Amino acid sequence: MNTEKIANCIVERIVARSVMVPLEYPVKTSVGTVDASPLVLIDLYLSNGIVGHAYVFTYTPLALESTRVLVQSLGTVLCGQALAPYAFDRLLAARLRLIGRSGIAMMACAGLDMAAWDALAKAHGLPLAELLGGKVRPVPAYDSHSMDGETIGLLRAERAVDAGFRAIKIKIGYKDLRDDCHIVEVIRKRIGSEVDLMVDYNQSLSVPEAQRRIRALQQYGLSWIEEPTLQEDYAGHARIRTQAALPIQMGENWCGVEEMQRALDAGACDLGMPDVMKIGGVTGWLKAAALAEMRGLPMSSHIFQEISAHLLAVTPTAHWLERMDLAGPVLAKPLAFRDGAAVPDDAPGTGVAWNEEAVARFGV
Ligand code: SMN
Ligand code: MG
Repeated sequence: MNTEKIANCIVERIVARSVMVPLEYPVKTSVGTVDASPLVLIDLYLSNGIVGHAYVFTYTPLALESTRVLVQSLGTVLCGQALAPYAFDRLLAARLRLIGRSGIAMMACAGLDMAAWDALAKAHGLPLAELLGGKVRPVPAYDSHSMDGETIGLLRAERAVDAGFRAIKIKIGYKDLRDDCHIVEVIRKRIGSEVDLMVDYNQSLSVPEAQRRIRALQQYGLSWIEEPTLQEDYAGHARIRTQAALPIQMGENWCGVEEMQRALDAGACDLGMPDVMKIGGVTGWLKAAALAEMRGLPMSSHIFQEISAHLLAVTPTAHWLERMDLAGPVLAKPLAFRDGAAVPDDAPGTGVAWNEEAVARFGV
Protein backbone atom coordinates (compact mmCIF):
# COMPACT_ATOMS: atom_id res chain seq x y z
CA MET A 1 0.00 0.00 0.00
CA ASN A 2 1.49 3.42 -0.80
CA THR A 3 1.98 6.33 1.56
CA GLU A 4 -0.98 8.45 0.55
CA LYS A 5 -3.27 5.48 1.26
CA ILE A 6 -1.67 5.14 4.72
CA ALA A 7 -2.79 8.70 5.47
CA ASN A 8 -6.31 7.55 4.63
CA CYS A 9 -6.22 4.83 7.26
CA ILE A 10 -8.68 6.43 9.63
CA VAL A 11 -9.53 4.77 12.94
CA GLU A 12 -13.24 3.97 12.72
CA ARG A 13 -13.83 2.15 15.99
CA ILE A 14 -12.19 0.28 18.85
CA VAL A 15 -13.69 -2.85 20.37
CA ALA A 16 -12.45 -4.20 23.71
CA ARG A 17 -13.56 -7.63 24.94
CA SER A 18 -12.77 -9.48 28.19
CA VAL A 19 -11.78 -13.14 28.34
CA MET A 20 -10.50 -15.48 31.05
CA VAL A 21 -8.09 -17.84 29.31
CA PRO A 22 -7.32 -21.25 30.85
CA LEU A 23 -3.64 -21.92 31.61
CA GLU A 24 -1.80 -25.22 31.26
CA TYR A 25 -0.17 -24.45 34.62
CA PRO A 26 -1.21 -21.76 37.10
CA VAL A 27 1.36 -18.99 37.50
CA LYS A 28 2.29 -19.55 41.14
CA THR A 29 4.44 -16.82 42.64
CA SER A 30 5.57 -16.13 46.21
CA VAL A 31 3.09 -13.23 46.34
CA GLY A 32 0.06 -14.66 44.59
CA THR A 33 -1.22 -17.12 41.98
CA VAL A 34 -2.74 -16.49 38.55
CA ASP A 35 -5.08 -19.45 37.94
CA ALA A 36 -6.46 -18.20 34.60
CA SER A 37 -5.29 -15.39 32.34
CA PRO A 38 -7.50 -12.26 32.42
CA LEU A 39 -7.07 -10.54 29.04
CA VAL A 40 -8.65 -7.54 27.35
CA LEU A 41 -8.67 -8.24 23.60
CA ILE A 42 -8.44 -5.04 21.56
CA ASP A 43 -9.55 -4.63 17.94
CA LEU A 44 -8.75 -1.35 16.18
CA TYR A 45 -10.82 -1.03 12.98
CA LEU A 46 -9.52 1.16 10.13
CA SER A 47 -11.50 2.78 7.30
CA ASN A 48 -9.71 0.58 4.73
CA GLY A 49 -10.82 -2.64 6.39
CA ILE A 50 -7.57 -3.43 8.21
CA VAL A 51 -7.99 -4.42 11.88
CA GLY A 52 -5.19 -4.06 14.40
CA HIS A 53 -5.16 -6.60 17.22
CA ALA A 54 -3.54 -6.59 20.66
CA TYR A 55 -4.22 -7.81 24.16
CA VAL A 56 -3.45 -6.57 27.65
CA PHE A 57 -3.01 -8.86 30.66
CA THR A 58 -4.60 -7.58 33.89
CA TYR A 59 -3.03 -10.14 36.34
CA THR A 60 -6.26 -10.38 38.35
CA PRO A 61 -9.91 -10.63 37.24
CA LEU A 62 -10.56 -7.81 39.70
CA ALA A 63 -8.97 -5.38 37.20
CA LEU A 64 -10.39 -6.96 34.03
CA GLU A 65 -13.64 -5.04 33.51
CA SER A 66 -12.26 -1.67 34.63
CA THR A 67 -9.33 -2.05 32.20
CA ARG A 68 -11.68 -3.06 29.38
CA VAL A 69 -13.89 -0.01 29.99
CA LEU A 70 -10.84 2.27 30.09
CA VAL A 71 -9.52 0.85 26.79
CA GLN A 72 -12.94 1.44 25.26
CA SER A 73 -13.22 5.03 26.53
CA LEU A 74 -9.63 6.02 25.65
CA GLY A 75 -10.27 4.46 22.24
CA THR A 76 -12.88 7.10 21.51
CA VAL A 77 -10.07 9.69 21.55
CA LEU A 78 -8.46 7.90 18.57
CA CYS A 79 -11.62 7.46 16.47
CA GLY A 80 -11.63 9.71 13.41
CA GLN A 81 -7.83 10.11 13.58
CA ALA A 82 -5.46 9.05 10.78
CA LEU A 83 -3.44 6.03 11.91
CA ALA A 84 -0.24 7.29 13.59
CA PRO A 85 0.85 5.35 16.71
CA TYR A 86 3.47 7.91 17.77
CA ALA A 87 0.90 10.74 17.54
CA PHE A 88 -1.64 8.59 19.40
CA ASP A 89 0.81 8.14 22.27
CA ARG A 90 1.36 11.91 22.50
CA LEU A 91 -2.39 12.55 22.31
CA LEU A 92 -3.24 10.08 25.08
CA ALA A 93 -0.33 11.30 27.24
CA ALA A 94 -1.65 14.84 26.94
CA ARG A 95 -5.21 13.78 27.76
CA LEU A 96 -4.02 11.92 30.87
CA ARG A 97 -1.47 14.48 32.07
CA LEU A 98 -3.60 15.61 35.03
CA ILE A 99 -4.58 12.09 36.20
CA GLY A 100 -1.18 10.57 35.29
CA ARG A 101 -0.43 7.55 33.12
CA SER A 102 0.21 4.71 35.56
CA GLY A 103 -1.49 1.46 36.54
CA ILE A 104 -4.39 0.48 34.32
CA ALA A 105 -4.27 3.85 32.53
CA MET A 106 -0.81 2.97 31.20
CA MET A 107 -1.94 -0.59 30.46
CA ALA A 108 -4.93 0.65 28.45
CA CYS A 109 -2.81 3.16 26.48
CA ALA A 110 -0.23 0.46 25.79
CA GLY A 111 -2.89 -1.90 24.49
CA LEU A 112 -4.15 0.73 22.07
CA ASP A 113 -0.54 1.45 21.07
CA MET A 114 0.18 -2.21 20.31
CA ALA A 115 -3.03 -2.52 18.28
CA ALA A 116 -2.16 0.67 16.33
CA TRP A 117 1.33 -0.61 15.50
CA ASP A 118 -0.14 -3.96 14.44
CA ALA A 119 -2.51 -2.09 12.11
CA LEU A 120 0.29 0.10 10.73
CA ALA A 121 2.45 -2.94 9.99
CA LYS A 122 -0.50 -4.58 8.21
CA ALA A 123 -1.17 -1.38 6.25
CA HIS A 124 2.41 -1.62 4.96
CA GLY A 125 2.14 -5.38 4.44
CA LEU A 126 5.08 -5.98 6.78
CA PRO A 127 5.80 -7.98 9.92
CA LEU A 128 6.26 -5.50 12.79
CA ALA A 129 10.00 -6.27 13.08
CA GLU A 130 10.45 -5.26 9.43
CA LEU A 131 8.28 -2.17 9.71
CA LEU A 132 10.68 -1.11 12.50
CA GLY A 133 13.68 -1.66 10.23
CA GLY A 134 14.74 -5.09 11.45
CA LYS A 135 14.34 -8.63 10.21
CA VAL A 136 12.06 -11.36 11.55
CA ARG A 137 14.40 -13.93 13.12
CA PRO A 138 14.38 -16.71 15.73
CA VAL A 139 14.74 -15.17 19.21
CA PRO A 140 16.41 -17.19 22.03
CA ALA A 141 13.78 -17.98 24.66
CA TYR A 142 13.69 -19.36 28.18
CA ASP A 143 10.79 -21.45 29.39
CA SER A 144 9.19 -19.69 32.36
CA HIS A 145 7.84 -21.91 35.13
CA SER A 146 6.40 -21.22 38.58
CA MET A 147 6.67 -22.21 42.24
CA ASP A 148 5.70 -25.67 41.07
CA GLY A 149 7.23 -27.73 43.85
CA GLU A 150 9.58 -30.66 43.23
CA THR A 151 7.38 -33.10 41.28
CA ILE A 152 5.84 -30.66 38.81
CA GLY A 153 8.98 -28.54 38.77
CA LEU A 154 11.09 -31.48 37.62
CA LEU A 155 8.45 -32.58 35.11
CA ARG A 156 8.30 -29.11 33.54
CA ALA A 157 12.09 -28.79 33.53
CA GLU A 158 12.49 -32.14 31.75
CA ARG A 159 9.80 -31.26 29.20
CA ALA A 160 11.46 -27.90 28.50
CA VAL A 161 14.88 -29.45 27.92
CA ASP A 162 13.35 -32.20 25.77
CA ALA A 163 11.60 -29.45 23.74
CA GLY A 164 14.99 -27.85 23.07
CA PHE A 165 15.03 -24.96 25.55
CA ARG A 166 18.50 -24.00 26.70
CA ALA A 167 17.23 -21.85 29.61
CA ILE A 168 14.57 -22.20 32.28
CA LYS A 169 13.23 -19.81 34.92
CA ILE A 170 11.56 -20.98 38.12
CA LYS A 171 9.88 -18.95 40.82
CA ILE A 172 11.07 -19.29 44.38
CA GLY A 173 10.54 -17.56 47.71
CA TYR A 174 9.34 -20.59 49.65
CA LYS A 175 8.82 -20.16 53.38
CA ASP A 176 12.32 -21.34 54.27
CA LEU A 177 15.63 -20.78 52.55
CA ARG A 178 16.32 -24.50 52.61
CA ASP A 179 13.24 -25.05 50.41
CA ASP A 180 14.55 -22.53 47.88
CA CYS A 181 17.94 -24.26 47.86
CA HIS A 182 16.37 -27.72 47.61
CA ILE A 183 14.26 -26.96 44.52
CA VAL A 184 17.12 -25.15 42.82
CA GLU A 185 19.47 -28.05 43.62
CA VAL A 186 17.20 -30.81 42.28
CA ILE A 187 16.39 -28.87 39.12
CA ARG A 188 20.03 -27.97 38.54
CA LYS A 189 20.91 -31.68 38.94
CA ARG A 190 18.19 -32.66 36.46
CA ILE A 191 18.96 -30.12 33.73
CA GLY A 192 22.75 -30.19 34.13
CA SER A 193 25.17 -27.29 33.91
CA GLU A 194 24.69 -26.54 30.19
CA VAL A 195 21.14 -25.19 30.59
CA ASP A 196 20.77 -21.69 32.03
CA LEU A 197 18.70 -21.48 35.23
CA MET A 198 17.13 -18.23 36.45
CA VAL A 199 15.05 -17.62 39.58
CA ASP A 200 12.30 -15.09 40.28
CA TYR A 201 11.44 -13.96 43.84
CA ASN A 202 8.56 -11.73 42.71
CA GLN A 203 9.43 -8.99 45.22
CA SER A 204 8.88 -11.25 48.23
CA LEU A 205 12.02 -10.71 50.35
CA SER A 206 13.26 -7.96 52.63
CA VAL A 207 16.68 -6.62 51.67
CA PRO A 208 18.54 -8.47 54.48
CA GLU A 209 16.68 -11.72 53.73
CA ALA A 210 17.45 -11.36 50.02
CA GLN A 211 21.14 -10.87 50.83
CA ARG A 212 21.06 -13.98 53.03
CA ARG A 213 19.28 -16.16 50.49
CA ILE A 214 21.37 -15.02 47.53
CA ARG A 215 24.55 -15.89 49.42
CA ALA A 216 23.23 -19.43 49.85
CA LEU A 217 22.24 -19.65 46.17
CA GLN A 218 25.69 -18.66 44.82
CA GLN A 219 26.71 -22.32 44.47
CA TYR A 220 24.12 -23.25 41.82
CA GLY A 221 25.39 -21.18 38.88
CA LEU A 222 22.17 -19.15 38.46
CA SER A 223 21.96 -16.74 35.52
CA TRP A 224 19.90 -14.13 37.38
CA ILE A 225 17.98 -13.34 40.54
CA GLU A 226 14.75 -11.54 39.59
CA GLU A 227 12.94 -8.92 41.70
CA PRO A 228 14.37 -10.05 45.06
CA THR A 229 12.63 -7.20 46.92
CA LEU A 230 9.79 -4.71 46.36
CA GLN A 231 9.91 -3.60 42.72
CA GLU A 232 9.65 0.09 43.63
CA ASP A 233 12.60 -0.13 46.07
CA TYR A 234 15.41 0.75 43.65
CA ALA A 235 17.83 1.61 46.50
CA GLY A 236 17.05 -1.76 48.09
CA HIS A 237 17.77 -3.57 44.85
CA ALA A 238 21.03 -1.63 44.60
CA ARG A 239 22.06 -2.68 48.14
CA ILE A 240 21.30 -6.30 47.27
CA ARG A 241 23.19 -5.97 43.99
CA THR A 242 26.39 -4.61 45.56
CA GLN A 243 26.64 -7.74 47.74
CA ALA A 244 25.36 -10.31 45.24
CA ALA A 245 27.81 -12.31 43.14
CA LEU A 246 24.83 -13.10 40.88
CA PRO A 247 23.19 -10.74 38.31
CA ILE A 248 20.12 -8.90 39.58
CA GLN A 249 17.23 -8.76 37.09
CA MET A 250 14.15 -6.50 37.18
CA GLY A 251 11.90 -4.39 34.95
CA GLU A 252 8.55 -6.10 34.44
CA ASN A 253 6.97 -3.50 36.70
CA TRP A 254 8.62 -0.37 35.28
CA CYS A 255 5.71 1.91 34.42
CA GLY A 256 7.04 3.88 31.48
CA VAL A 257 10.66 4.44 30.50
CA GLU A 258 10.92 7.11 33.20
CA GLU A 259 10.85 4.42 35.90
CA MET A 260 13.42 2.40 33.95
CA GLN A 261 15.75 5.39 33.95
CA ARG A 262 15.27 5.96 37.69
CA ALA A 263 16.01 2.31 38.41
CA LEU A 264 19.17 2.38 36.29
CA ASP A 265 20.27 5.70 37.85
CA ALA A 266 19.90 4.02 41.27
CA GLY A 267 22.09 1.12 40.13
CA ALA A 268 19.22 -1.26 40.88
CA CYS A 269 19.99 -4.04 38.40
CA ASP A 270 22.51 -5.73 36.12
CA LEU A 271 19.86 -6.86 33.63
CA GLY A 272 16.53 -5.41 32.50
CA MET A 273 13.24 -6.96 31.38
CA PRO A 274 10.61 -4.34 30.53
CA ASP A 275 7.03 -5.51 30.06
CA VAL A 276 5.82 -4.18 26.69
CA MET A 277 2.45 -3.29 28.28
CA LYS A 278 3.68 -1.49 31.41
CA ILE A 279 6.58 0.25 29.60
CA GLY A 280 4.07 1.87 27.20
CA GLY A 281 3.51 -0.45 24.26
CA VAL A 282 5.71 -0.58 21.16
CA THR A 283 6.31 3.17 21.49
CA GLY A 284 7.51 2.76 25.07
CA TRP A 285 9.57 -0.33 24.24
CA LEU A 286 11.55 1.51 21.54
CA LYS A 287 12.52 4.22 24.05
CA ALA A 288 13.49 1.53 26.58
CA ALA A 289 15.61 -0.27 23.97
CA ALA A 290 17.48 2.95 23.22
CA LEU A 291 18.08 3.60 26.94
CA ALA A 292 19.26 0.01 27.44
CA GLU A 293 21.73 0.42 24.59
CA MET A 294 23.10 3.67 26.06
CA ARG A 295 23.55 1.93 29.42
CA GLY A 296 24.86 -1.37 28.00
CA LEU A 297 21.95 -3.16 29.70
CA PRO A 298 21.04 -6.64 28.40
CA MET A 299 17.29 -6.38 27.77
CA SER A 300 14.84 -9.29 27.97
CA SER A 301 11.08 -9.34 27.51
CA HIS A 302 8.33 -10.10 30.03
CA ILE A 303 5.35 -12.24 28.91
CA PHE A 304 3.57 -10.85 25.75
CA GLN A 305 5.68 -13.35 23.82
CA GLU A 306 4.17 -12.77 20.37
CA ILE A 307 4.84 -9.03 19.99
CA SER A 308 8.06 -9.33 22.05
CA ALA A 309 9.50 -11.68 19.41
CA HIS A 310 9.28 -8.80 16.92
CA LEU A 311 10.53 -6.14 19.33
CA LEU A 312 13.59 -8.09 20.47
CA ALA A 313 14.59 -8.33 16.78
CA VAL A 314 15.08 -4.53 16.87
CA THR A 315 16.53 -4.28 20.39
CA PRO A 316 20.29 -3.60 20.27
CA THR A 317 20.98 -5.30 23.62
CA ALA A 318 18.40 -8.10 23.16
CA HIS A 319 18.88 -10.84 25.74
CA TRP A 320 16.14 -13.45 26.36
CA LEU A 321 12.48 -13.76 25.34
CA GLU A 322 10.27 -15.07 28.12
CA ARG A 323 8.12 -17.98 27.01
CA MET A 324 5.00 -17.92 29.14
CA ASP A 325 1.90 -18.51 27.05
CA LEU A 326 -0.91 -16.40 28.56
CA ALA A 327 -3.01 -16.02 25.37
CA GLY A 328 -2.44 -19.10 23.19
CA PRO A 329 -5.92 -20.64 23.60
CA VAL A 330 -7.58 -17.51 22.10
CA LEU A 331 -5.04 -16.94 19.31
CA ALA A 332 -5.66 -18.08 15.74
CA LYS A 333 -1.98 -19.06 15.47
CA PRO A 334 0.01 -19.35 18.72
CA LEU A 335 3.67 -18.35 18.53
CA ALA A 336 5.95 -21.23 17.46
CA PHE A 337 9.07 -22.26 19.36
CA ARG A 338 11.85 -24.41 17.90
CA ASP A 339 15.26 -25.38 19.26
CA GLY A 340 14.90 -23.05 22.21
CA ALA A 341 13.89 -20.01 20.19
CA ALA A 342 10.68 -18.17 19.40
CA VAL A 343 10.04 -18.39 15.67
CA PRO A 344 7.61 -15.63 14.60
CA ASP A 345 6.26 -16.06 11.09
CA ASP A 346 6.61 -13.27 8.54
CA ALA A 347 2.90 -12.46 8.22
CA PRO A 348 2.12 -8.72 8.34
CA GLY A 349 1.68 -7.34 11.86
CA THR A 350 2.56 -8.83 15.25
CA GLY A 351 1.11 -12.31 14.79
CA VAL A 352 -1.77 -11.62 17.20
CA ALA A 353 -5.17 -12.65 15.77
CA TRP A 354 -8.14 -14.29 17.47
CA ASN A 355 -9.66 -17.72 17.42
CA GLU A 356 -13.17 -16.30 17.58
CA GLU A 357 -14.74 -19.58 18.65
CA ALA A 358 -12.41 -19.68 21.67
CA VAL A 359 -12.99 -15.98 22.39
CA ALA A 360 -16.72 -16.72 22.58
CA ARG A 361 -16.05 -19.71 24.82
CA PHE A 362 -13.84 -17.84 27.28
CA GLY A 363 -15.65 -14.52 27.06
CA VAL A 364 -16.53 -12.82 30.36
C1 SMN B 1 5.07 -13.17 36.33
C2 SMN B 1 4.24 -12.92 37.39
C3 SMN B 1 2.85 -12.91 37.22
C4 SMN B 1 2.30 -13.14 35.95
C5 SMN B 1 3.15 -13.36 34.87
C6 SMN B 1 4.54 -13.38 35.06
C7 SMN B 1 6.55 -13.21 36.59
C8 SMN B 1 7.48 -13.41 35.46
O1 SMN B 1 6.98 -12.16 37.40
O2 SMN B 1 8.55 -12.76 35.45
O3 SMN B 1 7.20 -14.25 34.59
MG1 MG C 1 9.06 -11.85 37.18
